[in-house]
Amino acid sequence: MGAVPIVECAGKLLDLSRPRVMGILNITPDSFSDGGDFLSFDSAMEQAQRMVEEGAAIIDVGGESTRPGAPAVSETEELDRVLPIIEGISHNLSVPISIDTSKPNVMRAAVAAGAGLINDVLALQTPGAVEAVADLNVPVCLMHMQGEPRTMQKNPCYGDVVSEVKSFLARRVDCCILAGIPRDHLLVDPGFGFGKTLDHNLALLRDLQEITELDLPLLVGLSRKSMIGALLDEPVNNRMFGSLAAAVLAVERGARIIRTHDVKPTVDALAVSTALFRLNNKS
Ligand code: 9MG
Repeated sequence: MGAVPIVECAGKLLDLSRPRVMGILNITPDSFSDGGDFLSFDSAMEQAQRMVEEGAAIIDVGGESTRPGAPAVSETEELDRVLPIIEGISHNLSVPISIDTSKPNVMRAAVAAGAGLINDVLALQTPGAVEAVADLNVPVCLMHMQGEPRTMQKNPCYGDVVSEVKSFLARRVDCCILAGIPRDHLLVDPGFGFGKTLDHNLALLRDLQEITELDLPLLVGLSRKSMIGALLDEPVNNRMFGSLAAAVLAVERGARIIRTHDVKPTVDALAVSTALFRLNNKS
């Protein structure tokens, strides 16, 4: 990446001069790892505060599960889940808040409530989403997915997964810029586990540096995902160490934000790998 990016999230700064951790806060009954854990306002706020104390630079609030097969959630239900928490975090904690949604009206309401970044697993392909983000004047993370959450793991198919993901992201970047979203409001994400087999995910992790050629901050989510489970043969709650190894490998290959459930362990792992990276780049 050229200049050291500082991403402005509705007045709050996200300094990406070193790799940062995005803490996951799912206000859902059915997310694959923390589903049901933070449905009450108090438990969600406690978790947000804990993640900030542990070093999260940004909190990603989601009200609809994107795990394979998850049922769709209505706009009203999604808003009821996320808005009180976004308001609570925005009034009580100083970190930027990201809203994990693909619905333009949820994007608008979330930003009005205090969110400063849009995290869209559909890369703003929902009708009205590009226009919403252009109006809102906040940054957005564009993620790659093949298919849609309900069926995406049925038979993912690519010729060359890395170049196809890269060119999809490049097309979405062009579309955003054409709609008036400034380039310095864009982040990209290859979407580990979204319409990808284990081999596809491994190829993407190995060659992640190719995605950095888009010259935009790179966000990745690997935390407790099925690719880690498949490599370790471990259930969701036993995948933290594998997720940390993957996070370090991703940062070495240019990732700037790691989206994770396990904030403190990830912050520590990145501190060690970043120190070595700095030393290697001194001489
Ligand atoms: C919402 N969500 C679930 N997994 C994700 C990932 O890998 N990246 C991003 N940006 N969002 C995700």
